[in-house]
Amino acid sequence: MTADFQNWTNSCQVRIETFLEARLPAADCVPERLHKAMRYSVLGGGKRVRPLLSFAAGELVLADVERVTVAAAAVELIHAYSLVHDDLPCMDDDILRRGKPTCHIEFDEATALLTGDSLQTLAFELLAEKCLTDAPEIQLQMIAQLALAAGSRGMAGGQAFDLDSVGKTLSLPELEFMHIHKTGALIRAAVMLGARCNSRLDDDQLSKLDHFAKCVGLAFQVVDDLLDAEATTATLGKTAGKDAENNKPTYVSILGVSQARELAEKLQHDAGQALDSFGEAGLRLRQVTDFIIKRKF
Ligand code: GRG
Repeated sequence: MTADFQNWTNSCQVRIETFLEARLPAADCVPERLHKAMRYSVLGGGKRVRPLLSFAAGELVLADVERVTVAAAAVELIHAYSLVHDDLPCMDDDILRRGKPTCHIEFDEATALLTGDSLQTLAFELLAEKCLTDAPEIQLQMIAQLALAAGSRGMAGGQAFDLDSVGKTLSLPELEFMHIHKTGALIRAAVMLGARCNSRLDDDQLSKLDHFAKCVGLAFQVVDDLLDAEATTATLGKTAGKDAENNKPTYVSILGVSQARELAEKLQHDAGQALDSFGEAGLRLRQVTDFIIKRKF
């Protein structure tokens, strides 16, 4: 990672943390337990990969950074909600997330359920409350795009498919279908919402960015499967080896480690190609992609 990219990453992470810290209800605001749990689940942890993608896409199209911050925060809130619910006993049943006890362990199951619900609605409150583009109809499309990405035809649908796949043998296309929805849809929304803060993009530019985002979304998941198989719980800050333990089909279980690594690199290459026509302006998105592929946690 170059010093310039490290500085940029740090400044984006500070920007998103400061914004979320200010916009999450205060811990002493009633109902205190719920607000504490919301802040616990969002602040002070996570790589903030989705906001980094929103900021990089925003930079590519010279969008206003204040507007991109709101879009990035909305996507991160949906992500945080999904982690809280995913960790519940009725889903992945995990006790460790971002190096600390999961929300339902630190608080309780009912609070964790309400925390996820409230983070999700806060995301849409943010997206709807201020002007994020110069064209109101595009802002409506952004709100619809995030709803679609998070719902039954996106992340929640992918999660349902995932729960149903435990103990089954999936083909590669079926695994891809699951991850395009479960993980890819929100990553795609992160890129597209950042870019759409500039309302003057044409259809060709939007479709190239969308193709970039689809490749990165899948690459993210392939690397996630590799890390689950190869890294330790201490490095990941979440329980390692859960996929094999739960008999879950993954890129590693279907392809093996070295072919899964090759697939991640191919997807990185395809993602980069989709940015070719943007020239130098695509540098940040390429750097964030590289960060996603080479990450160790
Ligand atoms: C509960 C509706 C619902 C959906 C859950 C995304 C998801 C669906 C579950 C998360 C479980 C999981 C480990 C998925 C694999 C990919 C993924 C989203 C990993 C976590 O994302 P990171 O690495 O996490 O960006 P940090 O903590 O860095 O933000």
